[in-house]
Amino acid sequence: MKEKLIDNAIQVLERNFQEGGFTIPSEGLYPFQWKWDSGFIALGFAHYDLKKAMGEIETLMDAQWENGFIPHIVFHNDSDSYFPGPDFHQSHLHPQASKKYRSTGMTQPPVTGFILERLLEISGESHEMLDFIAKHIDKVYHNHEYFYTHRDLEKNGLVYIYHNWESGTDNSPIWDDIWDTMDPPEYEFERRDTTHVDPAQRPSKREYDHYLYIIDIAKKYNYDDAKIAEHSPFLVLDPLFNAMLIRSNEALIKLYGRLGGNEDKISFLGEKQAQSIAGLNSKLFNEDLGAYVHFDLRNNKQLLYVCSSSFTPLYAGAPTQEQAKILVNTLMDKFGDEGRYLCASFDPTHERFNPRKYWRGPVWINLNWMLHHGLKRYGFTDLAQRVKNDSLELIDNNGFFEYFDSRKDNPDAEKNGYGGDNFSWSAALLIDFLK
Ligand code: 9WN
Repeated sequence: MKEKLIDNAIQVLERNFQEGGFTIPSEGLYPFQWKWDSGFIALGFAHYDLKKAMGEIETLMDAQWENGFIPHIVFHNDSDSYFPGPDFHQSHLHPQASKKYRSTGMTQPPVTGFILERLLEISGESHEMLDFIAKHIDKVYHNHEYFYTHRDLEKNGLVYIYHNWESGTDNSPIWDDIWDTMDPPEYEFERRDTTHVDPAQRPSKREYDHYLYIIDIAKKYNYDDAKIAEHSPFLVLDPLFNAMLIRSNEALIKLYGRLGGNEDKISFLGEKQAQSIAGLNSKLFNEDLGAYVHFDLRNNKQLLYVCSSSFTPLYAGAPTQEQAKILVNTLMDKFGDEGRYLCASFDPTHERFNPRKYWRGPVWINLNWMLHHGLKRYGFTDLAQRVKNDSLELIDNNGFFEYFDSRKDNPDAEKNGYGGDNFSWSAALLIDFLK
């Protein structure tokens, strides 16, 4: 079973690999390069083709802006199978945007630091990979500097996101509270995602109006960070996004140490790291819910929901051992029923849970990968193994889907796989799980 699954996963990655040296997440549905996808995809390649793994990171970093920002989509190629494309996003409005590539003017979770660390491990600490890291690490550092300079409004080490697409968890029920504070215009546009995927598994038209309106506000201010912070109705501290930054800081510190020199950078990262961990634990940990939550900066309040992002600080080593125990109790209470695969993307005991719809309930393999490594880090070995087994079983039974129904006995459909098929990070992370 293992070898067959790996072979199939390799086929998915090879099919999605493009001539320009980057990989699309899924044919038709997502025809460009996405930031955090490219990190996870690189891990899959690294197990059998180091050159492709390095190319994946290189093609992403090539689109970095002068201010250190890395966009969430790089439009290396043209395609009319996705909306909104480059003509809507208009990244050129920002004076420091890449002159070489069109992109979006928003970002995604900063995974690249820890991806480099894992690539070095997978390569068996090869000289080739170490040289590659030496060549690219300053770009990732510059990206972290960008976050701490422009996105840390309260100077407490926590960086904000201004759009739900920056979170990576696009239509999480958490954002409903923010949509309630907005009344965007009714946009006229042609949806493309719903020509590839059953609309029941995708966000609604009204949700898309909100997504587009926030981009229009950012464009009005030429994607200026300070203006966005002043005017965006969506301004959130996300535990997942900040956990990724913390985990990547840790990786950069380790990698700089391995390369030698760079004491100034190590000390900057070390200082920020301590602040970010303290910020996460004081501002985003909710004792009553026993979990990390999101914080709505615009309306100055915690958003009181538990979702798979709530557990990602484990991967970053941010919680104390005591907090980690609390998190595991919450995970088991709300998500851990034996009748379910771990880990639903939103609290299955909550009325807003939807087992089939995108980020409103289904299981995502990248979140499971982080949860697995986070649980292992804190010594919850059996539970970590369960998360891994569940991920493998879902893929083995259904295929390399984008997301999966968490219900083992699913009355709604014959299969548990939803969204895009032949999805790159499901394939890549399966390889990383199995190798
Ligand atoms: C918008 C590519 C991306 C992932 C996100 C996932 C989905 C895009 C969309 O696909 O988002 O960025 O159009 O729905 O939510 O996490 O990076 O796979």
